[in-house]
Amino acid sequence: MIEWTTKENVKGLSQEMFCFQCEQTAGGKGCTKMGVCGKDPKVAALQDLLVQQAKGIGYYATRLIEKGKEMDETVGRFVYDIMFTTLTNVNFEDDTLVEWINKAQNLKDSLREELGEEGPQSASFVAPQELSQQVACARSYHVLAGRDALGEDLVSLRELAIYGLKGYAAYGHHAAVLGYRDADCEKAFLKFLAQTLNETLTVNDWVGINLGIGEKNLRVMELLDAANTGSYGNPEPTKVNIHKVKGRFIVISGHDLRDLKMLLEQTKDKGINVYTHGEMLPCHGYPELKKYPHLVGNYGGAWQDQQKEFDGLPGAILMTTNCIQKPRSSYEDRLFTSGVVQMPHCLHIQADAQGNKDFTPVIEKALSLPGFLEDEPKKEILTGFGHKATLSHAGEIVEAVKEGKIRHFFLIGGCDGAKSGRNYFTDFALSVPKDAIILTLACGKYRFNKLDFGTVAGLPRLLDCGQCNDAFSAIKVAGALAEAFDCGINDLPLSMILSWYEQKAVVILLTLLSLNIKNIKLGPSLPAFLSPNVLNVLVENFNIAPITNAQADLQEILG
Ligand code: FSO
Ligand code: SF4
Repeated sequence: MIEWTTKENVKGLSQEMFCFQCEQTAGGKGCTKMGVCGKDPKVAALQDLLVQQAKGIGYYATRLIEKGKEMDETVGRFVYDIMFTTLTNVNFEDDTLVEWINKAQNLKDSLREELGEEGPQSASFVAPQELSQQVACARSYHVLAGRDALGEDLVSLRELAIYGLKGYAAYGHHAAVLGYRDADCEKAFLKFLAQTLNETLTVNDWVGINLGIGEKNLRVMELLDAANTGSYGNPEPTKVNIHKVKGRFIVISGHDLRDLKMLLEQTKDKGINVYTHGEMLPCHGYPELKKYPHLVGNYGGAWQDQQKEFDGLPGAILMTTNCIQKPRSSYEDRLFTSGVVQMPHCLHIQADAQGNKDFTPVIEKALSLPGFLEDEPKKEILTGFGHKATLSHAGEIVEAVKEGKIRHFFLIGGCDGAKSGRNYFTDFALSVPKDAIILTLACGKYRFNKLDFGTVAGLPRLLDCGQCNDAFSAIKVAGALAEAFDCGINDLPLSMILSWYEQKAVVILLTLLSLNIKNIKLGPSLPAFLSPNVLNVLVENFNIAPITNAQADLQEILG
């Protein structure tokens, strides 16, 4: 049982910073002096204030929608972007956060004037324009604000909703970047934000809101799937080089497929190789991205290894989204950011009004560096098992299950991180019986995706469904299998072993719960923002369980 954050057990809780939105939060309770992620109290305060501005925009926009007004489509995109900006390991640049807060204030003012109503103080307050005053103002909108009046369970459920909305915003942002929008999802997002200001809601109301966020997020993930596959084709099973190739290069990290496409176009015939990093690995499966011969491979492991792997790297690096870490001085000059991600001292590539980006500074940096001086021995891994590719084998899979050749499916997916307890996921994957298939997604797979799992019933035993952004693929595969076997997802020989780190994982969890998926095993630790009573609700209704050890959990699952 986790222990909820109290003044007694969290050191420095009464001080100005408090954040417990991610899995690596200090002491498993909350970051109070400096984020383990590198977020300082100033950035933490600005992000709290920005979230509060988003709630205010949500409030006025929702009231206007209720009065029959058609919402300007810039509003939905704006709130997606500001909420995504506050996700873990995304934006550490205080000047930009100040700018976003001021823009949000302008938008809030215009919506309030149009509505002609003041609304609650938590929406109508006017944020100061200058950094130090904004930091002071943010104290009133601390993540635990209202705890004494509301109690820990309501605050826990409110923050669960906020973190779910940050993940929702990330998916909505990615789809919008490719021109895919859904007005209903954007209106629902604004309404969910507005609801977080309501201090009269009960525990049951909040449970409903959280499941509602999960349910709507399924549509947002479907939209993102349509955006990615509609723009770049359906991923195909593809072997990816993981060895270094002689020559100058750019490493591209994050999750943004459009940035990769633009970079590949702009580096054509320039004598520059492009490597994916981290969550960009599944990009090698998309026909419209894999066709570029200078997309030569995948470099390194998951996000938390970047400081070591980028140390003195003889090429340029482009971070398109999370998870960025504070760079060491040995590569700070060659690290570039784009989209909502920003880091002090690193050049940010701005998009124009159409979302096009000029990556010339990244290209020039790559050309000025020596690159890799020799080829490494060839080594490859496999990716590209999105729902289309996996379900093209649905008939064989169903037959193999009926004949007893495939006993079970394990979705071992989610985020990676630095904690030692994460070895569990490698142990688990290695202990899965030889007649079971492992589906994986997100960056947690770097723990085991270079190992050889062989084949079962003519299929690779390890099928990579893609990024965390492709969780929709795994849900679609599970849904199709349930249909083929004429049963519910919970009746399939399928178990979900999920690792979480940041807030995209939170919204994926809410989506799985909204689909009534039970018996999920979650690790490496349970979220600090879940109060004991809220956790009990999840256990009682969905039988969520923390991971224990790989052998014991496997035995329990397989009986
Ligand atoms: Fe990983 Fe980071 Fe994709 Fe997350 S790179 S941890 S769920 O932000 O985004 O899987
Ligand atoms: Fe701490 Fe995570 Fe918040 Fe960073 S995002 S301050 S590591 S809880």
